[in-house]
Amino acid sequence: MSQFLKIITHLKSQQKKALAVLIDPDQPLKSVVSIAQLCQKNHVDLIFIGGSLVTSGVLSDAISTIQSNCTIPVYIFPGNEFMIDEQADGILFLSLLSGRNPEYLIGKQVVAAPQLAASNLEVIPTAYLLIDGGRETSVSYISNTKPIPANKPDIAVATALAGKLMGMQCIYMDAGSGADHSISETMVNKVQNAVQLPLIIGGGIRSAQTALNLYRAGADVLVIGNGVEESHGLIETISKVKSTLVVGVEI
Ligand code: 1GP
Repeated sequence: MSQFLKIITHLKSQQKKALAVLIDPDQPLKSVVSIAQLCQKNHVDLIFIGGSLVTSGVLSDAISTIQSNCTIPVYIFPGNEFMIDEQADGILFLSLLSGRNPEYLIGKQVVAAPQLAASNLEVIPTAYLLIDGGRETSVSYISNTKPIPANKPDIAVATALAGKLMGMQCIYMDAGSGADHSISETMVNKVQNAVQLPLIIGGGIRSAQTALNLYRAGADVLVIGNGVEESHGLIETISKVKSTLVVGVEI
């Protein structure tokens, strides 16, 4: 089992949850340093690096900067086949199962596969589902795919189940960076109950209450990105929610 899945399943066995911070490598390194240090201070479990549009070619510098400032494992969240860097601990091998664009279902994966197979990176087969978060997101625009409607949890369940049957090892449901609203608790709950794979939820999470609701609904990992860039304090806020939350116990 990959280290990534070990971290999540270990926390799960203790009825604990995980927090991942998504770092955009395009931002100034000074900002990457302060986010990495805050992640370390607040016991963040995972760092994701990447996004659908990374323009400046600084992935490598950003990863080494993160690793010089914290000991948290770093996983690439790739937007395309060029975002591979062996310094990372691993990479989410995403297939955009909510979309119907073959390039993002299998095309880019084929191009990346030989390099990944020859690398030491942990490769985590991940069913990636884009869910409508109230506005068009970069993922939707760049991938030229439509998100699953927010009020159609049954479509999300069927899509996640298809991913499980194909052998995917975790599900990432994303409302997209900067979404107006996060994925609904109903959808998270239905997918968790039906699929029972590690469930990563991201997009539009900006408050303790939203985080608490999503963890309680069944999210195993929450991802925060934009909200951290707006206010670095969000890392501490959601870390506190995570550390005080024990499944089934009211706080
Ligand atoms: C986006 O899930 C991540 O792919 C994080 O979303 O930037 O809205 O927090 P935000």
